[in-house]
Amino acid sequence: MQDFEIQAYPELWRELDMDLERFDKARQMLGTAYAKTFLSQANRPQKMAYFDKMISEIFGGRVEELMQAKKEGRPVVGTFCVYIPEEIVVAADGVCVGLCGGSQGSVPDAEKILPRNICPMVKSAFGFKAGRICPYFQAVDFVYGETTCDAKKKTWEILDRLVPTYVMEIPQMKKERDRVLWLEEVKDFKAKIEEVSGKTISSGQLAEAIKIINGKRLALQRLTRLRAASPAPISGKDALLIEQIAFYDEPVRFAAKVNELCDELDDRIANGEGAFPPEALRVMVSGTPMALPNWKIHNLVESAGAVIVGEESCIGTRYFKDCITEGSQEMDEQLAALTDRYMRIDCSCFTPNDERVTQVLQEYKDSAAQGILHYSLQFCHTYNIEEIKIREACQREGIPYLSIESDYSPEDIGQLQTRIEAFLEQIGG
Ligand code: BJ8
Repeated sequence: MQDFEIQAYPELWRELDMDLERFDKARQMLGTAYAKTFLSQANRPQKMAYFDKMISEIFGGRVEELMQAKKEGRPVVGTFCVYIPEEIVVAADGVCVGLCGGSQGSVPDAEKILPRNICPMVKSAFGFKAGRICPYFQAVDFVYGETTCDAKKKTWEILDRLVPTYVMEIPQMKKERDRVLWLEEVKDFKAKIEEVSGKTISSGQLAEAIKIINGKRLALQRLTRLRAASPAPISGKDALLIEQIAFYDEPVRFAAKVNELCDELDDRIANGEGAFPPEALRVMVSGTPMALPNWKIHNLVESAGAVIVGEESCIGTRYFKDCITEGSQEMDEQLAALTDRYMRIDCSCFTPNDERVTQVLQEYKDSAAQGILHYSLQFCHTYNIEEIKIREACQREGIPYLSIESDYSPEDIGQLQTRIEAFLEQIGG
């Protein structure tokens, strides 16, 4: 296994008032887990080197960039949901970062305050702030939450005691009046970003920001399309990692690096080179987001010899499948186009949400998968219940299907491994 270290920045962490001793242990553990999970893979594309570097600098280099932005008076906004319109933050010359929430390490910090029987993602994210063990949480000027699910919307009230937390009201249905509500929320969000940045966003700036974020989404769409090739030119683990990094990297640089990687994947496909042999079974994952560093399911599936070829998830296609219509230089039209694009996100917090079932089936076909693994975090009622409709659709279509509900602890690994192996046997016939 290659040597790998997540770089330490003690001065910076001190400046950010972090719990240095605990955080340094977490840094070392993450480095070891990363090397074991990612660097041990055979046939990795060479252009993954950039994303490895992003991880080695996750607690330093990128944080320094955020601190520099703050020094220049640019707002740094933390988010937890793909509903928060990052175009508006970018238009104000600010930085938008998706905050971490995928680690068991921060859950005990949260459980000292929050109930135990809520979603691990919410607990993990809250615990990072409560324990002062995430430099991004320490660096952001404020956090933007949303009312997607009960666990999140009530946690924001408590999180606000630790870091200023604003909340956008996300509608729960998709009627015309819900769209009107969401447009008003988008306008309020813009007003808040203008207030904290002290700058009025012009339509020219918003047009440019829309183009930048569309560029990131287009690069990720391209990567997704390439994964449909056989043999798959990149592992699911590496693709998931890139989708996770999409939430905290600088968007223009990130899009360029994803496109460079895609150029290499084009060559690999032309030469018949894959990350896995052509006979590897192909699985698509659908369900709740897998926030950094949640690699549990991908690791289990790919360790069993199959390859994951798509993520129908917010850390996945739900984040980038739709772009905002470009071309308008008129603020009201731009905000309407932005609202329409965000209203297309098919999160299970909406009712009804049948477009997600259609989307899952479409992605299954597009990715040339041979089975669907539905993944739901424990205590996520909306995804756990919507799973019924996904399962029924798979039964109707004759698609091999496995549903997993899990958290971040390693306790169920053995049991999951057995179920995944049985599922792969079923697909393989
Ligand atoms: S748009 S999926 S990112 S809300 S898993 S915290 S729903 S209890 S993450 Fe999500 Fe936005 Fe929807 Fe996407 Fe609650 Fe469920 Fe936990 Fe969840």
